[in-house]
Amino acid sequence: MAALVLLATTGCTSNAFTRLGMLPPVTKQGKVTLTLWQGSWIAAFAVGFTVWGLIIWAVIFYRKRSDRVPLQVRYNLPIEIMYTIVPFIMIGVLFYFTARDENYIDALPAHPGVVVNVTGFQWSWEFQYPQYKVPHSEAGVVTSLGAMWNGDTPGNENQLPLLEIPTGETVQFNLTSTDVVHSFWIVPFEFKRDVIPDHPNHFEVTPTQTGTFIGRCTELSGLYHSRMLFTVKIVTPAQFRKWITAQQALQTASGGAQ
Ligand SMILES: [Cu+2]
Repeated sequence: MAALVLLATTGCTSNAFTRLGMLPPVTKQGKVTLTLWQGSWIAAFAVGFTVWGLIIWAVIFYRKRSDRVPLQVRYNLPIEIMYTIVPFIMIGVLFYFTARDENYIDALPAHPGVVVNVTGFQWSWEFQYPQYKVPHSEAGVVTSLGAMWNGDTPGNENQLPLLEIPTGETVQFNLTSTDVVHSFWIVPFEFKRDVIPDHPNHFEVTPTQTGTFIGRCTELSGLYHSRMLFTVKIVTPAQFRKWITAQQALQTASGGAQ
């Protein structure tokens, strides 16, 4: 068990094996989720090895050796109390860490650095940046609208809706849907949240790494649900401000999102 714990705790973010199926996290919140996931596995392995050890011990040392009936024991109160209390303690520990991390991940900042209003619809996404105005346009703010993924159209992957956000700043997402329930998922955020009509949902992340990723809808929302892809670009704050200023100028000149 010591060898396994050593193996599982060395190089926690760099080793695909120790992430147990998750991608490397790109937000502060994602790192917390990954640590909770790893801790849960270590706890499960500890329980597993204890149980397997006891089974193997009983199999080896209490084999049938003669026809003599083994010593009969029953109603061992201390053992039965232990059977009852130990699972409660284990559940309590898992509950404590889950509740603590969930409260952290669900916390909303009083003054987010960047606000993004996300609208899910059949079958694509629209992203609006209400802090960045575009006078005389329909939306009045910087809007990012793309095309639904379509593998038959060459170059279509460059036309997906673009979500651009900066590193090191709190980014708040406000999620709404115009039709059915969708779900907003960026895999390396280690996080998904439902996008429900008439029920705004919110969450916040602080990106820690730059990179380009694919976002997805993860709630079956109709015929082209699987095509609800979008591009996520995490850039430096300077690059973000440059991009948003360029979008403001472009959208002001053309009267709205392209
Ligand atoms: Cu959807």
